Amino acid sequence: MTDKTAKVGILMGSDSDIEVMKEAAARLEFFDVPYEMHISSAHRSPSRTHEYASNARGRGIEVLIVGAGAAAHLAGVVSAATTLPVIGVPLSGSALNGMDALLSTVQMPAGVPVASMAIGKAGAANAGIFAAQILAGSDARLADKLEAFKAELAEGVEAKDAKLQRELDD
Ligand code: RP5
Repeated sequence: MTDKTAKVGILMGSDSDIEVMKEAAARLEFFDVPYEMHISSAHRSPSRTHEYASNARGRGIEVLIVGAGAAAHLAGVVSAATTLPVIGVPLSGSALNGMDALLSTVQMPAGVPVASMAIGKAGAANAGIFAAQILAGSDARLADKLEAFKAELAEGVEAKDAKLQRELDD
């Protein structure tokens, strides 16, 4: 899926990553941030991955979200080929349950940054929110939506506590 107005590019190493990476897309949709989603691998399709990363800024993309599992080199390879901010999402999929991807994603050498999120769905969701936060630096309407989202988070916890107190009083 390529959206000509996309500001965020979501990239993942395999179709087996789609279900988790949809969490990032859902958050971008919630904040009305246009995005595109592609599969490209650091190891299986290195030329296409390099081409995508090196052309992204020129096409109007402002932030890249990159998910991969196992020997997750995708976010690092993408960061090596672009000056855009890259948010890495380590995915669970091998016998090591994502710890391999977490270390591969987070342990970047100085000079080639990847902002690493948590393993799996929470990480993918936070990647979408974090991308929106980066874009909100120059978008006051988006910043307002993020404020409202924070207020909703707090209201959700307060509602849960009120329910707990009612149950304890019974
Ligand atoms: C990584 O290896 C992918 O990002 C995926 O998470 C994992 C397994 O890929 P498949 O063998 O399912 O294609 O490169």
